[in-house]
Amino acid sequence: MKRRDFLGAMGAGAAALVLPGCGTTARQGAGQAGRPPNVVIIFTDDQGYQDLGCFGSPLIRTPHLDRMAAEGVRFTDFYVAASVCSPSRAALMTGCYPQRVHMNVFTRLVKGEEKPGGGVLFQNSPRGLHPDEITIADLLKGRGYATACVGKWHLGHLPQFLPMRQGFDSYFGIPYSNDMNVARDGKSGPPLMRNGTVVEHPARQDTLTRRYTEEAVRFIRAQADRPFFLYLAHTMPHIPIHASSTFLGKSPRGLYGDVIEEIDWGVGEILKALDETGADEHTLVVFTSDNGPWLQFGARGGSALPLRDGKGTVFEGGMREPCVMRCPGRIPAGTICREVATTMDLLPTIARLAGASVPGDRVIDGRDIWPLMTGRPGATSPHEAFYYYQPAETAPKAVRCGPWKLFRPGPRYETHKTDDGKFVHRRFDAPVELYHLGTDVGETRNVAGENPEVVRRLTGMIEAFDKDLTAHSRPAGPAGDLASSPASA
Ligand SMILES: [Ca+2]
Repeated sequence: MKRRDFLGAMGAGAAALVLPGCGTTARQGAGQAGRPPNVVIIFTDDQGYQDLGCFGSPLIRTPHLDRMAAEGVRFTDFYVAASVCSPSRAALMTGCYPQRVHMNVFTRLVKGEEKPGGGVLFQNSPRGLHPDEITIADLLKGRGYATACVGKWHLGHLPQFLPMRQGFDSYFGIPYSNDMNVARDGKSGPPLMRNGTVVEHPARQDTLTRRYTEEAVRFIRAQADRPFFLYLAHTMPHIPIHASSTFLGKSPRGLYGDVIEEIDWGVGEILKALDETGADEHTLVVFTSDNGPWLQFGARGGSALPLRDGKGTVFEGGMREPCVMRCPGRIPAGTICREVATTMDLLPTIARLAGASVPGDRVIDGRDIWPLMTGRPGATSPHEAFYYYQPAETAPKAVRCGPWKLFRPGPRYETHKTDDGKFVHRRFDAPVELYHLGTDVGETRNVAGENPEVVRRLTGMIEAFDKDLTAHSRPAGPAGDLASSPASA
């Protein structure tokens, strides 16, 4: 079924669907009862597992996120589907492993020729997420939601790949990473776009967190009559990190701490806007990060402790993220979920809340985790296994099944500290490794030799999943003309 037919069918069936609200209390905003809940996803860039007060940061102060956790649920075993930006975002938006939608290996145009281009999109990449993919925004727009994308997109910067072609009514942000240089008129850095137009180049990065927050708050306040979906994908704390003058020099954790504390301020502004508009108890707010910390940058990067390693690797620190969800009245306050859940699960879960159907004409890897979010007694992870993929590779490198995590033998990446104290990303040859994450969350003790049966079983799972995914994958968007975008190099 094509996207248009699918969305049309959803609209036709809408009247018959039950529309569960998020909150049900008397404080519910006027006119919000009986309509599906609003959804806010706040997605940061390269923030580490430890970089929130409620996840154990010793120095970074995040009172608003801590309040969200105190009033909602904190997930301890929440995963992204890639340890770098573009594929992780593709998974969030589509509910699929990036390999399923061919958003794992990219190309770049060099002198008119398409060449291998690594694990993320660049300003000279001619492709993006296929416009026929059905995103969370498509599903919600089909249910009458107002939809806004604010922040970093990174799923293709050509006009046919921008957020407004993926279900968003509006877009304000940078189209790819803030370290990607677009040399033009002697300037460098990413452009800031509103919808399809460049409005500032280069983007003034020290003001981005503040301006994204203001844009998000304006959008929330403008939605008196309709349910809304806000996807706020902060540019920070991806290198180069910047904070506004209000926050600069304030955190005991240095500039990186300033950056996170400004993001936390933004969370507070959003919660305040939800409260003041009466939407608070009718809104699901999700906070997480797109991948682990960029450890190569030392103090300018984050921390994933007690997890091993960070961005660009398939260790826990690369792919397990801090995650907090809040929906007063439905998500019990101050709870912790230790089951495996992923960003891919947000699409089917949000579809359920909005009374939309999960696309049935294609494989969706995510599963409905509402029972986990709401603490239903006895609820367990809907995933028998979770698969880890190394950036720019096509076959799974590792699998988690229950407490066990198995790595296939072969080349792998890690962040290595050199003798002179520098951190480098290096490739090394590793044997088969098995870790018990329940007793060894830091992946320090290889117990493969003592558990041959587990090794055999999990190896079989990787092979079977690889075969299934390869047989049921979909293409990335076709290559376009770089000259069609004002954001191209
Ligand atoms: Ca990232």
